[in-house]
Amino acid sequence: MLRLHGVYRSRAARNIWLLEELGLPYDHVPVVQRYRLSDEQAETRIHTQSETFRSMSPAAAIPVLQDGDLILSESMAINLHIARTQGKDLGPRDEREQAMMDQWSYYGITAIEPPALELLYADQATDDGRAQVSAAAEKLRRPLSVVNGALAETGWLVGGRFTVADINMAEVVRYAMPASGLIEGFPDLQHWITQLHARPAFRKMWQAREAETL
Ligand SMILES: N[C@@H](CCC(=O)N[C@@H](CS)C(=O)NCC(=O)O)C(=O)O
Repeated sequence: MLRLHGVYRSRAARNIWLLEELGLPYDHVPVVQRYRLSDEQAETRIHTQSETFRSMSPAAAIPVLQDGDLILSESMAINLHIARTQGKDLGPRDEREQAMMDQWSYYGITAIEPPALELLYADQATDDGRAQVSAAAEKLRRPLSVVNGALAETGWLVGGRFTVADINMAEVVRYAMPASGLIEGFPDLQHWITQLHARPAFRKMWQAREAETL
């Protein structure tokens, strides 16, 4: 059975969303980021610096997927692997679709995720934080307009249907949602993410994430 390591409040969320969409059985091991634990808590929890976890993840980062004897890190690579091997309609139907799913996943993780994370983590109560938010929002306008343009044709990124490419992109776009008015400037993108967040598998993942205590 697949085994996924990583708490909901991490990039493991994108893997859990896909696994839930596919209805695949999996073991979930809630490895938590070390920096979120006190020294006392770190004694009793498996975390990203635990010896056992580090033997699977040289980068000491969640998520990690075990699929038989394959141990895989990098959340996008994990989703692309699951989609390619067990993804049904959410996975690629041919080489061309595979290439397009790779393209959008890499675009999301390189052009969108870094400034979107700046938005998510900036302390908007300080002048520096507000300046950081407006610089990150500026950096995001171009890549968001690229994704908006791609969605305008069929409403989806690849193959005219909902696929792993939409999950991978939506999970990085989600980080930019706290910036007021930003997503609203891209109507196709906004419609797409609203639809995605209404999906039962996303909602199931989100409720578990909200209920997670650490
Ligand atoms: N590019 C990696 C990033 C992995 C990553 O940075 N994970 C964070 C949690 S979302 C982490 O484990 N941080 C560990 C730590 O800082 O202790 C991926 O997409 O999987």
